[in-house]
Amino acid sequence: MSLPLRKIIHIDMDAFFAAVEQRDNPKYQNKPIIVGGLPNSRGVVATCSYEARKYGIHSAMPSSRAFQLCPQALFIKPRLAVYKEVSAIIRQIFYQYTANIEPISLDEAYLDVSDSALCQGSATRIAQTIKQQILSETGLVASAGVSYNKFFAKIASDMDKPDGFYLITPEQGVAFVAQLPIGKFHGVGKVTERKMHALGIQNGADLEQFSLPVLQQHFGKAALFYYQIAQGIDDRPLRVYRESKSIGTETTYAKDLKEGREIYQQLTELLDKALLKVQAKKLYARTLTIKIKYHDFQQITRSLSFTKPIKKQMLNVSVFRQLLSKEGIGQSKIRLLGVTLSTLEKQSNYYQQMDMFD
Ligand code: TTP
Ligand code: MG
Repeated sequence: MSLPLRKIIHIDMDAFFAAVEQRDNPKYQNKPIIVGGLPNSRGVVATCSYEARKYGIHSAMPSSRAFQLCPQALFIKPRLAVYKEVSAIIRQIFYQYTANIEPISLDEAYLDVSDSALCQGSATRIAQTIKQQILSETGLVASAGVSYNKFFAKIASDMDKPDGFYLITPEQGVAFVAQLPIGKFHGVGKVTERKMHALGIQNGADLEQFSLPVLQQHFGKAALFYYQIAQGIDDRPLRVYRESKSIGTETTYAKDLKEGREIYQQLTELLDKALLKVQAKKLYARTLTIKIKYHDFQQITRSLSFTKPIKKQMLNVSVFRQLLSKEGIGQSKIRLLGVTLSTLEKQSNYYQQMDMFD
């Protein structure tokens, strides 16, 4: 029995960080610009404008090399906070069309609109409407791919960049993958590509000649994916990300607390516990809220937001003083303390990479 066909959209912003910089700085428009490490540093290119790509510059290239290729290029330090704001706006746009969203990075997401009645249920029209809405709400251009599975939707969004739209229908799937060079298969890295070439596999058509057991000998667990994709089949569901609003922990003390040092120590322990929960969900938090319930059941909460992910070391004595300076700590007995972390976001590779620019 075959499953009903799905309608998957993949949206990916064009030259994302660079496009934001060009939007916000007229002097960068129509110029080769590079966002990332500066040329005299050991940093790398995060991304570059399409004008810079003509010189052969691309993501992850050492900035010093990019400078050699295009000395007149403008090098710009990333403004991650701004990119995240834009990312939140496009995310909210997606949610207006479906809750079935798998965000992949700040600028990229899959949407499953199989059950959507919007735009007469046409995934093509939903994708085009989303592109228009992104442009009008952010001033930025996105590319969209539409297909019946994730594999083809992702490839489709890349087919017609920038300002792209591309559709791969179920009827076209097998023929499409047949001519696709193996190195362009999403998920096939350099090592696998070499192994495939060694087996005489240049494209999907070559891949389709191989039986599953033979592929398993060479590629282990990944074989099933290759075997199926050569037939245009990719049943991977979206890993839908449901936003959890906050994560916290609190303790009621058997004996009321009064001393500042003791309260600080307890808050640090609560923060540790909350951070572990956040970490376990592969998230990070930027807002810290402290709750205090006094022995007379009066309760206060105090919040502080950070531009960077909250880490253990950040709740030092000075942050603690800043948060609770007016609360007369030490004068009134405390029966409960709580720590809540919010403004949660998914940890992503990009974020870790961006840390290198700091
Ligand atoms: P991509 O979507 O891969 O690239 P892009 O949006 O800049 O360009 P394209 O038009 O080809 O989609 O990545 C999105 C952003 O993520 C990118 O603007 C910068 C960041 N990024 C890095 O920081 N390091 C990297 O190695 C890559 C690939 C991206
Ligand atoms: Mg992109």
